[in-house]
Amino acid sequence: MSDIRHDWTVDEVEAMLDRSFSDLIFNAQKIHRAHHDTDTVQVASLLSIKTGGCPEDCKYCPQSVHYNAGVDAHALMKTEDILEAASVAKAQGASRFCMGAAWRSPTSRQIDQLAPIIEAVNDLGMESCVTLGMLNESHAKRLASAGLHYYNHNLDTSPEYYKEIISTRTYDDRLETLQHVRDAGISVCSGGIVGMGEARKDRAGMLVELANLPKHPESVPINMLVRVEGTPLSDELADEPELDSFEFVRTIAAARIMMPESFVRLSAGRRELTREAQALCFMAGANSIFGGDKLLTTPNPEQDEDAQLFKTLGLNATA
Ligand code: SAM
Ligand code: DTB
Ligand code: SF4
Repeated sequence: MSDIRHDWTVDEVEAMLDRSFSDLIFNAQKIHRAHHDTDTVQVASLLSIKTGGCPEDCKYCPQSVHYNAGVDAHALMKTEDILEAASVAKAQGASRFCMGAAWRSPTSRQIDQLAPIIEAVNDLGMESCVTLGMLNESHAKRLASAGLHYYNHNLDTSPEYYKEIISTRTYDDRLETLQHVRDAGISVCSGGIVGMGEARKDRAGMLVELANLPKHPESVPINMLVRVEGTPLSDELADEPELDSFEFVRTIAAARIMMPESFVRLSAGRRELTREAQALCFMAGANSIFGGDKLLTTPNPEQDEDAQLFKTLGLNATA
């Protein structure tokens, strides 16, 4: 029987997450080894090309205009500055350059501004990725014709828990954009955040939504919530402990088992994880990370720390 499935149930995935840790990791490793070179980890680089002032109210996000998280807001960066950052990322070993904009959805003019930037990133010999909020059909097609490789658009959590986190758009809005991206022939990068006070059932529910898409996302970022002061979740969770890192590893393992061919990306939150916990994530099937000392607005581990970790674990970064 093929291990590529699109008929997962939440009960089944919850039961998978309930298994003993070593049993779950063993199963994830079997799948990982059958589909990937386990010594290789893809390193993607991230740049916030338009920061802050976003009209959406995602309770985790420091870039929402509704909260006061003290981010250094700026309008769309100049093309030459974006391309300079892309060249630096390439020189530092990144094989994919992801550009993030704090928009609810881009305008046609903004899409036109981005098209030549995407072409120029591709010309540098890197894969291009953007995350710009919701897309309509024609914007997705325009990005595809500029040669965009990946579009990042996260489902973030389960359909049930979504309403607790965001009120300015629906889960179906999110799914619709993913459909436009897929139909335009752009590869899909979609995952979510754990540690937002959700239950294990919600983590299972999110993974079921991702894995039951007609085609698995090529990339699945799993973010650990970065609690940024000034965001509602940082206040609401102030008296709650961080999500246990073993639970984070379990989520990665389940993502690996459910989406065998995808790149599972250990994304935000690595600074809060020990080296040992990160090693467990790689053992559980994570095979992609963000490199560089900053994510969009929050810090990421230093380049040297990552180089040392890769050396210690015998991992190679893909060029
Ligand atoms: N505005 C676009 C959107 O929401 O799709 C693109 C940028 S948005 C910042 C990209 C992703 O970053 C979100 O979908 C969310 O998963 C992640 N993110 C934002 N704030 C985060 C935080 N504090 N901790 C972890 N992940 C976060
Ligand atoms: C994703 O899933 N994680 C990245 C990327 N896609 C765009 C963003 C993480 C952002 C973490 C909070 C910040 O730095 O603002
Ligand atoms: Fe805006 Fe994206 Fe942040 Fe939500 S996650 S507030 S859509 S930038």
